[in-house]
Amino acid sequence: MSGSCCAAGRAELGASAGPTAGAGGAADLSVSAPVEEVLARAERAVLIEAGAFRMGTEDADRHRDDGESPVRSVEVPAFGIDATCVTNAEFAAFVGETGYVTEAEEFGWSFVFGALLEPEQRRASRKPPGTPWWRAVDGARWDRPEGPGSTVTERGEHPVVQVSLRDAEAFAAWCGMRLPREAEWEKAARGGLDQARYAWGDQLTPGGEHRCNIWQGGFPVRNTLEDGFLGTAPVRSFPPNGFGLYEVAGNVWEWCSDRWESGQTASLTGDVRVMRGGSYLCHDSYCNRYRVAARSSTAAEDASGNKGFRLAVDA
Ligand SMILES: [Ca+2]
Ligand SMILES: [Ca+2]
Repeated sequence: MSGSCCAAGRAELGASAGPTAGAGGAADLSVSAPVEEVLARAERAVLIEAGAFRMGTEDADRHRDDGESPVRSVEVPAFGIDATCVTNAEFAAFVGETGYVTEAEEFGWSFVFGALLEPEQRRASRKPPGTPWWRAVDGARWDRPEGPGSTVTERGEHPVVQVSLRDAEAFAAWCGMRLPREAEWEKAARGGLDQARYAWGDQLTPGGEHRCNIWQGGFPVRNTLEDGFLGTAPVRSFPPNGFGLYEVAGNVWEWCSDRWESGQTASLTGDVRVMRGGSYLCHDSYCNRYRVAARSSTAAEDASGNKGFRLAVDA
């Protein structure tokens, strides 16, 4: 299958996919953050000092095809990185100011996790063959993340989703930032810990406390919601890591600028990029990619409801 558990691919659905009724229409800018504040985002970036760190893992349960190993020392020049992912409120400011149209809007549809849809909508939408928990939903886009009828009105502080690589890069260019390189992302996500399993240490729920938004229960049917969230959580819902970064693990996958070169890509075609951190769909038994060394890949045009981004800036 070309989609991993984490992401479905547009290519998998072939030419039958296309815009239909329900797509299009003016963007919902009601949640917009003040433009000047968003444009000054680079000034609030967390500075990560220059220096080497140990990247990757030899964990027994690493995903070998993902290229998590070997552990190697990587020298990273100083850089700044966002404490949180870009939110709907911030993306609304960008769209309001520039009139930017996302790639999902151009395609007329995007990927939504089936359990977030009304039963009727779920039945009416196509599923990618390899990843049947995803649905291709006409009209799903950043401000209607589950398609027509959905809204971000109550989700201004949630990470923006349904954004492709191009969309993330356009936002970055607008505010004078860039996507992080993968090594930068991992160094920042480790929060100063050397070879810990998670961004906060080695225990998934230290003292019984949930530290990230992933899936509890049996994937993909039953979510016991022990961490409080089925879909996305607002940014800053969980404690930050040692560098002050929030939700590097879980919540939404985060685009990196690097091209994916590991073994898993045989059936992915075109411009395939690295994404890091895992999402609200990651599950212990199925996709433990909320470990800090875990990686995944996605085609540049494949937006979905569990993919967002945080930005970096040269120091
Ligand atoms: Ca959850
Ligand atoms: Ca994340």
